[in-house]
Amino acid sequence: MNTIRTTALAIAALLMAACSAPAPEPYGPVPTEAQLAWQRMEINMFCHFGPNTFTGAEWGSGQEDEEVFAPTALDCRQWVDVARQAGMGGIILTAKHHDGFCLWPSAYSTHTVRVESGEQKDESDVLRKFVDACREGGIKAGVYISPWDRNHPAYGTSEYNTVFANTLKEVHTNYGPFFEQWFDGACGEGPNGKKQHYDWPRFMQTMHDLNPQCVIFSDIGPGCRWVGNEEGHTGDPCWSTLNTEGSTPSDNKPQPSELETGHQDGADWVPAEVDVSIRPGWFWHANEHPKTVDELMEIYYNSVGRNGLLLLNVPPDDRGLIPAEDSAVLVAFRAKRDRIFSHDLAQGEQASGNHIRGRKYHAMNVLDTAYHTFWAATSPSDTLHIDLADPIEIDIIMLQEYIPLGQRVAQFHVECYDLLAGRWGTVAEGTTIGYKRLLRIEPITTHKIRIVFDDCLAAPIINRIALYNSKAQ
Ligand code: FUL
Repeated sequence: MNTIRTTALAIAALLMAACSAPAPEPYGPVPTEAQLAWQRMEINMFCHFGPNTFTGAEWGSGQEDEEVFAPTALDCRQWVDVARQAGMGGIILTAKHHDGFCLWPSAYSTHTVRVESGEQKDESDVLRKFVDACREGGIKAGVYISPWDRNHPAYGTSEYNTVFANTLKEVHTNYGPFFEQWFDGACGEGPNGKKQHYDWPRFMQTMHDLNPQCVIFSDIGPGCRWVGNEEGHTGDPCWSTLNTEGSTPSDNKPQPSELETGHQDGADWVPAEVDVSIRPGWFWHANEHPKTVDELMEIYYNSVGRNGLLLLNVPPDDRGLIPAEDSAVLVAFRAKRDRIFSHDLAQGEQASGNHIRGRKYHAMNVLDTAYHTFWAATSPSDTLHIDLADPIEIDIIMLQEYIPLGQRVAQFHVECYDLLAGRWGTVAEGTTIGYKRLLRIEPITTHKIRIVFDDCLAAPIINRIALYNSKAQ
């Protein structure tokens, strides 16, 4: 009797200790609220649109006649509709590309949509139409403003830095708020043959003063970083952390291979944005065609599925509309993702960890769909078990780290009990997880899965595990 009572008391004491276990501390740099909201958007649309749409160029000279820019049926609401149907939450428009042409009537340039000689036409303000359409359609608006300007007469002199800072102020004050500011790193010659020495600290400070919530893209952030390629993939590993001390965008950035992988133990949270075009060019060209659904799926697995945000460029044509062939592919791309990922086969099943930190951080949390509930392991080498009531066939495993507490996992593998073979086997190995990791595996019929954390910077914190069968209808 006494032994039973002592054991019961010991268990009760253990449970109480477990229930009141301290909340896990963040590890290393963590995302701001704006960066977290940005990462959770997962896929956004990029729209390259400007004089190049009409001339066939990719980099305009800046000498094009303003009249060249003449869309015949411009409708930014159609862009918004396409983005929504494709499951995208934001659109970033190239309001000024390297040719310097401004899609709004800027006070700091004569190379704009404004008809310089005649009366100002309201209908010529593309940026206004764009932000209005986004707001009406419930899509977030972002803006690309190239510092490289092949038209502006002051380009190549220190005065241009003031012009550019004023341009930022003009756009963000009159058309904002924008969720993202895209700073292209390209730095070439201006009309007088001179290159510009960009005053990045000033541009960044201007942006911070205008809208501290705006996620700033550049080669090195601070909001998000260029992924180091334009092919549609992150590196492997892919850390959202980066050391930026001593670097500047454009001419003094880390190597592209470092931008692909980020830096383990990097001092700043600068997640990777994967910019890639649905077509061969960034701008629309009559003789080019969009990628296939399968190619877009491959990009999705290698970007969103490897801890990146996918910024997919879908260029409007010379009418000012997204062509039907592109929107058809985008709708099919969405349908395919929905078909695979709307049926999580782990829902309603059991999850357990080797050690229990406390009820609040129980492993069952990895199976719910709430973002802010998670399993917090007690040691960096913990294991997570999923037990299914009935065997199922799976070929995709999704893992998500709870990044508000930092990125921790450096190496892991997944084992499944193979019912047909009657033994455990490793079905996948991976480096980083981060916000999201999608693992495509050989189809396997199983009822027991374990995630083994082989190398973590701190005890892993996982907020979601999901299982899918991509062949199921
Ligand atoms: C590059 C630019 O030079 C391309 O024209 C395009 O805008 C791409 C997204 O970024 O740096």
